[in-house]
Amino acid sequence: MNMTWRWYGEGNDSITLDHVRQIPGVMGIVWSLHDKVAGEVWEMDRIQAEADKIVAKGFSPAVVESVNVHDDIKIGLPSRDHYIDIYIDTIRKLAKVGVKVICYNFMPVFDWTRTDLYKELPDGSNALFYEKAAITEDPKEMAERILAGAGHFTMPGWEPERMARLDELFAAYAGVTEDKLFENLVYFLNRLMPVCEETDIRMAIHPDDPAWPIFGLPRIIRSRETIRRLLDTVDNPYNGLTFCTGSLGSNPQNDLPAMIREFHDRIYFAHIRNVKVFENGDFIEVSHRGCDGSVNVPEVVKAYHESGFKGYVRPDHGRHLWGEEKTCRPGYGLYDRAMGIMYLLGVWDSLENAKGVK
Ligand code: DNO
Repeated sequence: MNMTWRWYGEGNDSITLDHVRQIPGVMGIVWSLHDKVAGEVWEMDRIQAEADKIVAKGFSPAVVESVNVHDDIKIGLPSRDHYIDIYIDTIRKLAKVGVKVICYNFMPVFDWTRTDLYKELPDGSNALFYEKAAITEDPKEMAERILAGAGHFTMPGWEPERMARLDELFAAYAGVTEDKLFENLVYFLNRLMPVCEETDIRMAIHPDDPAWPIFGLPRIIRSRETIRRLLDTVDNPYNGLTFCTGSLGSNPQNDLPAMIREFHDRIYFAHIRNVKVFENGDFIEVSHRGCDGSVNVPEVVKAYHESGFKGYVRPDHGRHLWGEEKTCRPGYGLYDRAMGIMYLLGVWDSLENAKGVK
């Protein structure tokens, strides 16, 4: 299992690469230039410096999450070609430092969305929570409430600068239906594919989180059918998936092990985590242990194992433990994700042992 770790250092200062070195089995660091907004040029010297830092500690820099996609590309404005040119320039530069997979998303306005960043669990830890009814709120009020409780951290896509432009963003997406958004994604990928082939970099789209439309905005990567449609429409091995069990698992209709068996050869990056989905559709992020939530994590790992999966994996989100929410980004603490890695590797290793592999 090619285990990786996301988010250390700047922007998540309490976790260093030296911490990550002490978690068994981690081979790569999933990185980004986190200060870059969508559509900005990535300078080669900064890319090189970031990759060098990772390699110096013995990790691979092969996965970048994310190179964010500019809204003009998602909306399909004439200016999209300019932003796609910048994206292509970034792909070419990333190839020079050994990047193999780029994780990105095509969600309008927001990235993943939760209504509470620090909801207390019965054991006294806290975690990201989504309350279905709260999403009927005015998004601006919700953003204010979240930002007020977020300290200096928030969710990606919910930064104060972006929230200040919320009216403008909603207006820009007004005519963008699900089909239109899908067409715009296909246009984007068709322009990228020749460059991906040339540079050997695979595009791995992250599913919509939660896996349904929110605030009246379309969301198009959320189920077996929507994923099938994308893979068939741009039927190129360089167009693939970040398969996130937490995002897709927010909808219990998604049969995750079956989807992994179906899509395994187009999954380049696996985000494995658990969520507990309540009867009213609310959900909370819980430990990786299968019986703690609604995602049967051992079955998920088994589906990867049976498929001979060789892609990259990360434990994705975790709960905030032992007071670490004061110093880490929501969902990106050290302890629960480190335990999650051990759980995932435990399941994987026992499956390998059963095959007679030590
Ligand atoms: C959440 C992450 C997402 C992901 C983007 C990809 O923790 O998995 O924010 O990075 O959706 O662009």
